[in-house]
Amino acid sequence: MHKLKLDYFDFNGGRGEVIRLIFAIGNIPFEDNRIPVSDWPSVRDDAPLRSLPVLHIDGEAVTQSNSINRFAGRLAKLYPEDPVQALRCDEVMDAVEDVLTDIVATFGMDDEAEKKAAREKLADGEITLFLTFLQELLEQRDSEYFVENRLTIADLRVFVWTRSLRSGVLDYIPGDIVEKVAPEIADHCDRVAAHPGIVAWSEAH
Ligand SMILES: N[C@@H](CCC(=O)N[C@@H](CS)C(=O)NCC(=O)O)C(=O)O
Repeated sequence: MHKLKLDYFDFNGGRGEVIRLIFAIGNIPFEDNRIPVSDWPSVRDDAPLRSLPVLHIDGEAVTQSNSINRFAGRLAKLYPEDPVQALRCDEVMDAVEDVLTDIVATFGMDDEAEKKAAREKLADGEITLFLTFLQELLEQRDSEYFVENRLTIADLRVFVWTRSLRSGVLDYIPGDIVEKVAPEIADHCDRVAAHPGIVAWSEAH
């Protein structure tokens, strides 16, 4: 068994949280190295690409959350072996990465009016488009999960994003946008949240 250490910010969300959940559900031991956001400027230069998450495998650093998700998913048996199903899984994860990147771009906006306009545009545009797309995938597959009719890393990636949207933590993005735009994705979020591995992890953190 490899020695695994995950560096990510000290909050229960974002790109690194998906990796934590995959390891937790798969009972894969790892060191959960949580970096306080206030410490980030002083340790940023230690990260190979000046960003997190970083997974250390036997001391060697690896970047890129979706690549790490796939690695963790293979260990945890939460990633399909069939190439087509794996592609479907990747499609969902990369879609979330796209929309998340655009949301995160608004975090650094100091001008409140600019941030409001950018987020309202995202809510009406890209976020609505992506939520609708994800809901259509579930409908087309007549399934409660995105791939192979079972929980995979694609579900965990969507879950962490939609849980964050529904928390209402983002100003100018309505906290009920998921329910309004894609009620089946809201149901999916509740379903994944009820998974025993996630319940146990959430209670512990
Ligand atoms: N493509 C990278 C993006 C990594 C990324 O942008 N991480 C954010 C946090 S989720 C970060 O480290 N932000 C701090 C910074 O850029 O200084 C991945 O998927 O891992």
